[in-house]
Amino acid sequence: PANDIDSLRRPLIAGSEKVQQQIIPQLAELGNEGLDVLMEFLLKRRENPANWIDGKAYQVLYNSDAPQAKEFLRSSFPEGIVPLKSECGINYNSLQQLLAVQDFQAADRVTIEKMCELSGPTAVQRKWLYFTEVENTSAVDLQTINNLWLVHSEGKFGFSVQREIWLSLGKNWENFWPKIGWKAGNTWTRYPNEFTWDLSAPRGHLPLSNQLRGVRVFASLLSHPAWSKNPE
Ligand code: UYC
Repeated sequence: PANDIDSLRRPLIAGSEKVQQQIIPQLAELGNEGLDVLMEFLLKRRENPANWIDGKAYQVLYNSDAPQAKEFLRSSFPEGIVPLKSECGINYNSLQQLLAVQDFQAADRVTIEKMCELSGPTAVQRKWLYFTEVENTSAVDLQTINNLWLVHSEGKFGFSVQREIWLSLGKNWENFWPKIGWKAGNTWTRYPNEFTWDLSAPRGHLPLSNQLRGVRVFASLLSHPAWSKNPE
């Protein structure tokens, strides 16, 4: 195993994302020594913003029973690898934890709840948003939610991914829905069972945004200045 470890450590640190993606599960198979390499990797990269490769490494440690992994995360990354910044005093820990275990369906629900919390008590009670509320939502908080989704989905899910696809289609909703798996022909995908709650989903499939009351709220979200400003 020492040999295996050495032959994996170098490409983990210096390899392309594709190589890194393949190596992380191999290290996970190698027991404590593999976990040590993943811990070293996360520490080395921690001054840079986390990307989905960090997310993969973190998830292996988070889902491991090994005491050393638990202790490492408790002391070095108690709130995960995405800074849980909020301008509104909102706690994103539950969202972080659900995404770390890849429970995308529960994470989607929490995302809807947090978006309502961001708009205040009347939106929480109503359980859905007005587009005017979305326009006034904190960019910092939206970026936190989005970064959590990106980092824990191999960069597949998140509002910024949906925005990029939407813009690439000239904001054409009828082309956008099938592209992200929300509609097939004339049929809306039905909530919740027809949606795909894992990484086999199309890019941009999650998080969901109910279209029952029209596209205006989602259009506001995808047009929010949070996505064109640099992260603070
Ligand atoms: N639902 O169909 N959706 C709900 C989606 C539509 C409907 C929730 C997404 C079309 C009803 C979420 C799509 C439609 C409820 C989503 C989708 C429809 C409901 C839970 C594809 C009928 C019960 C959160 C665009 C043709 C709630 C919430 C209610 C719930 C998401 C029906 C996340 C992405 C037009 C009847 N749907 N939704 O918002 O308000 O309740 O009655 O988009």
